[in-house]
Amino acid sequence: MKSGFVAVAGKPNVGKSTLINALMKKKVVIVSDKPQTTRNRVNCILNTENAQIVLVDTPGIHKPLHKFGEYMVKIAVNALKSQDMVLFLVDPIDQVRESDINIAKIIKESNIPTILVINKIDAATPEQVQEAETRIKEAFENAKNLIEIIKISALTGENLEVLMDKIIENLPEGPQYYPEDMATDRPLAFMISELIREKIFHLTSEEIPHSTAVVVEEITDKEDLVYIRAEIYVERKSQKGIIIGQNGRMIKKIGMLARKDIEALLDDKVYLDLYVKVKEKWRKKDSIILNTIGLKDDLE
Ligand SMILES: Nc1nc2c(ncn2[C@@H]2O[C@H](COP(=O)(O)OP(=O)(O)OP(=O)(O)O)[C@@H](O)[C@H]2O)c(=O)[nH]1
Ligand SMILES: [Mg+2]
Repeated sequence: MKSGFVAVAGKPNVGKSTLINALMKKKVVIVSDKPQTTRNRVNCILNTENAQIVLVDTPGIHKPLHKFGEYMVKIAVNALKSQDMVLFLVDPIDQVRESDINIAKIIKESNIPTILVINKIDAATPEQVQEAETRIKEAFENAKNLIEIIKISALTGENLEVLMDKIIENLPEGPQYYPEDMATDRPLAFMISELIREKIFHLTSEEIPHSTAVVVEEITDKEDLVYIRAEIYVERKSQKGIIIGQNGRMIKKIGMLARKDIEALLDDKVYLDLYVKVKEKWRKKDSIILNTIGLKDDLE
């Protein structure tokens, strides 16, 4: 059979996680309209008749502003090493910028077979797509590892079959890395914390989503439901007030939407208990980033 690890890379917000869910034909990783939604490396396992494709979701590569950002970028750049293939996504609406060119350089030097993916063609003008293609081609001039340029829409599904065929065609012969019934390499607690974090990204704005982290503290099977207790970390007291909201309205909304998604994931009834905690400047503190939030596993 054909099999391998395919890193999905690019700057923040280009649609990496959306593409992975579209290829998986189910929601595995979280998505939002705000940059820097993905913070971890998440292996998503896609089984076809004669192939196992491990799609590796990565944080968007950007200029980091704090320690936490530095780790996120490190995770993404590390994930570009020792993979079988890279899908490099660009966003023609935002255009190809210096940040894309810098990522292109890393990919070029890695020498890993790469498919260039121009995403969001449903919303971009033909001129924007053309311009993006010209600029990204320039960046990959003389590259030996460029397989093909494919234009897609992860949102509408346009051209995803062409992309899938190209991926499988270029994967090496290899073993089945994961059991067939496994969708991701991440533990349940992580998947649950991500679903909660996604709702915070959807419902809050400005610095709030980025100042937030979620840690699942308890998952207990009870007679007729699963009890889950999670802590939402914020950096300041004022942010705690915003997450809780007037009369607790915001935290209720986050909890209700997250619970629905978690129930779908577990196929069981869920009681979701959320607590908000102030962890001052957690994005600058190694012990919280690496141990409590668990980024240490991603950096190994
Ligand atoms: N119109 C359009 N929007 C898209 C498409 N793909 C993704 N998006 C939108 O782009 C935004 C970002 O999508 P994500 O999948 O979270 O992007 P990402 O690259 O994973 O972002 P980070 O995790 O922050 O690095 C969301 O609002 C998506 O709905 C597409 O093909 N067309
Ligand atoms: Mg993402």
